[in-house]
Amino acid sequence: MAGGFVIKLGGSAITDKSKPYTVRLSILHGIAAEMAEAIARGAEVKGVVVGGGSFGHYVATAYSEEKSPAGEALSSITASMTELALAVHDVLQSHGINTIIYPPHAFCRPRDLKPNCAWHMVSASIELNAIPLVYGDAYPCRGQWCIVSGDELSLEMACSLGAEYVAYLSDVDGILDPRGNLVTSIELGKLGSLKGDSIEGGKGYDVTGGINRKLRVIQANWCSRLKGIWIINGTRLDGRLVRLLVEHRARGTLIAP
Ligand code: IP8
Repeated sequence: MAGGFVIKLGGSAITDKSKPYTVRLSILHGIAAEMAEAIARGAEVKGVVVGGGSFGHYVATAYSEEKSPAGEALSSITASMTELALAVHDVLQSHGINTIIYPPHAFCRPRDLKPNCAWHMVSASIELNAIPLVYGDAYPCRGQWCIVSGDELSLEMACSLGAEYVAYLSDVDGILDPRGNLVTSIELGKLGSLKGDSIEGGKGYDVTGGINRKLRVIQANWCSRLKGIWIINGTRLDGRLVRLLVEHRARGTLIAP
């Protein structure tokens, strides 16, 4: 069935990037409460995606700076993200939202910016009202380890599971122009002109950061059934996530064809 949202919980919103392995629990509970209210009011959440933050990005950055065996890096990065995914799962479930965790390294074979996941394995859980949860992950590639970002997973998940919108929850209000003003909407075709603008407020280590990569991800994974990508602030929840999921409007940036 078409409709609904895939929600990406950005690592800069749900973790404290100044402290390794730290979940911002009060923010995560706030997001979960708004998601639960929106679902009770009829919103459809087709999937949840978790970004790396002070788990995956921290560990991946540490391993890219030192010469450790690839197997050790892969083992540690995937474990850190499993831990974060489980923390998110637990908070969501405490608000009555049942997610089921699908580890991307086990069912995706990324090629460049396309995650190439076996989404047909995921759809059966939706029929049971268990919402699939995936996360930015590491996987073996070319005799080394590589990263698949939650950015590309969100788009491919939405396209494959029939969601019309992707919502990126960041720690800023949306795309900000070079003077710091919010860009409320932007046409997909004009994304290339945004080079000086920024999406991520959270500075510091980030192995998949940068607006240029995000723009290439959107262009590589866009599909015709998508109506838009919203970027909103997941740390300032004042009902804006409920409004977005139920009424399809919010303070933030809408990227649409
Ligand atoms: O924060 C990155 O996911 P993202 C995941 O969605 C890792 O780009 C393991 C760094």
